[in-house]
Amino acid sequence: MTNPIDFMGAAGSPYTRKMLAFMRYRQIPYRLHWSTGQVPEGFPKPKVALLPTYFLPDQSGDIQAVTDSTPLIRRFEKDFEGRSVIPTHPVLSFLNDLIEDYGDEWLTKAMFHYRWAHEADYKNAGPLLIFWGSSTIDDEMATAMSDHFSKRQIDRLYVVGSNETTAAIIEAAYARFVDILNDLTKKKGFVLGSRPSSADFAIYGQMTQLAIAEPTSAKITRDISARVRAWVDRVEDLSGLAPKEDDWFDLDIAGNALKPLLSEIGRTYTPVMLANAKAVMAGEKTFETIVDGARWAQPCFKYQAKTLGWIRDVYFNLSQKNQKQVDDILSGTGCEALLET
Ligand SMILES: N[C@@H](CCC(=O)N[C@@H](CS)C(=O)NCC(=O)O)C(=O)O
Repeated sequence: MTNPIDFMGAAGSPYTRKMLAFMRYRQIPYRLHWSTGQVPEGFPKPKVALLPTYFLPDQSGDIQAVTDSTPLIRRFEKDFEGRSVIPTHPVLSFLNDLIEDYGDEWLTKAMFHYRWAHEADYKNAGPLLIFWGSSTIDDEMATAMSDHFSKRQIDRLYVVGSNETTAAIIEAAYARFVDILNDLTKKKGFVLGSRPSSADFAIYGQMTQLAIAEPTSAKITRDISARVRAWVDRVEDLSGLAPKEDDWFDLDIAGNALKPLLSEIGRTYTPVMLANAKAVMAGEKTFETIVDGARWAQPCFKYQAKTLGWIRDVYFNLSQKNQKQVDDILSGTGCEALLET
């Protein structure tokens, strides 16, 4: 590994914020390059332009552009000792994978929806996205770029499944989630106990936007829970936290504590992930399902079929005993369907 580690990201990118907070908590030395739309001089371009982009040595020591927060976190777990964000118990570790993916792949729908669906929010976000890239850009140019980018993003709302029918589902689900996170963090401070997991960082990344940047969802968050709103600021920098091995939930506590969150994941993320994966396997371009009694339709997203595959692989590689423990915890939440053969 290089020291410090170079990566490029943007303040308005939830996955950049996930990784920045992760690097701080893990006390991994880094250099963050704010993205201007191009890679910083001297660094390679990624195959797929995604933020954050890390610049990491390959086996022969050549620097490569690497993306995708979830596997990156697992790679750093191997390269840097201590302060792990992956629970030691395999069952808790499985639940962490699932909740992290819910944060990355479902909450991001709420994030994208609230950013671009309502006028007050897109008028706020458009200029921020330009100025997050550069403070010195001239006003006229900033307005033109903001208008252009906002139009492109508003036209892409359908890609994450946000439309007139689903808006109410996404918004009700977000409000329920804030309430659930309020009750959960009230117990021990984090999703899986009194130390943060990669699931906390995934949720945090989306919340840097939902709870702070977008006026409509920021107000909703604050109105439901000052605790959650404050949590987002705390998770930004957990470098001073001193985690202990027994700070993770015990398994018998985890089942009850996580029931409301897992039931929420069973209600929204689960039907969408399953219908998407099925349609991807069948070679379809779009899929439809029912979420909360309403029609959900969107283009297929191959990457989400892949993340569901990761979660299923983890489960099927657990011992019989651990699989049974997962089954007991997921029983009645709706998440069981994710693991059916
Ligand atoms: N699965 C990836 C997702 C990264 C991602 O989608 N990043 C967004 C910004 S938050 C992006 O770069 N989108 C492409 C674009 O804006 O052009 C991760 O976890 O890092």
